[in-house]
Amino acid sequence: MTDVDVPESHPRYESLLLRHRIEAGVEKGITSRQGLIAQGRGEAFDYLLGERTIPSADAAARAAAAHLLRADRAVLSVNGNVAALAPGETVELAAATGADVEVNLFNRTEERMERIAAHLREHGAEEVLGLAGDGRIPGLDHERATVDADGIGSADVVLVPLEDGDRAEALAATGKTEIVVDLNPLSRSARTASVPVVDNIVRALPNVTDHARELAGADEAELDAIVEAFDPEEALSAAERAIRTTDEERDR
Ligand code: PTJ
Repeated sequence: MTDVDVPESHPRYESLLLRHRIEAGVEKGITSRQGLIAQGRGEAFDYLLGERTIPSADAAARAAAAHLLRADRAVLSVNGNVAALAPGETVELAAATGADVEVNLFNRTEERMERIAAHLREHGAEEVLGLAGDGRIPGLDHERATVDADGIGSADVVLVPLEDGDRAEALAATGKTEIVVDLNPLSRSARTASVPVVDNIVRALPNVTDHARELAGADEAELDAIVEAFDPEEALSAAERAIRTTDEERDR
């Protein structure tokens, strides 16, 4: 048994563990209560995908790594769910790519902003952006538009996991390269992204980090080729096919 009382032998151990992390996030004042609902939606899609990184998501993770490495200024956006599920993984990806970390909330409160920043620091983050809130994403109403001017505001590449569709669209409209991690290939966020990674955040972030470490010595031309070869439409179609394919068909 673990501290969350889930026996490791339970067939749904991983999934139950993630639920507990989200629950603990709510208790600590990091995750919003809507985050519980978002987790349930994600879980359903993950179940249909077979709770694995499908090949097209791996290709997207590699393209994401290439984008982050060749960016002038890359930022990893962190919300209440990401902070609860993968704080250490976020910090590691930032270190592997030279990206900054910014707390950026859909339901922004100063208290939750500060708690998440402190939580990320406990997991090794040196600098956490987001608290200044002196920039805006055009086209959104007040709190939902708030970002840091020297963070997401001036970034050319932004990774936004589990993002609300409206905000994802508004951010994409600014011309930034948007990398979205979302288990739902039909979501507006996934559909507006330059790179949709249809995978669970807890698998996607370490996978992007692995690709980034492997590509650390790559030259511009190699990174450009990876970025250009990636087709977001094809990745979304492949994810949808994977969801619609039964286990029997998979084994055939
Ligand atoms: O902390 P805040 O205030 O910024 O709020 C964060 C949430 C996630 C509550 C907010 O952005 C929200 O309401 O998001 P949505 O519109 O519910 O969208 C979340 C998307 O993430 C959905 O498409 C889910 O399928 C997907 N999702 C949920 N859990 C995971 C996930 N994708 C990847 N990994 C997950 N673990």
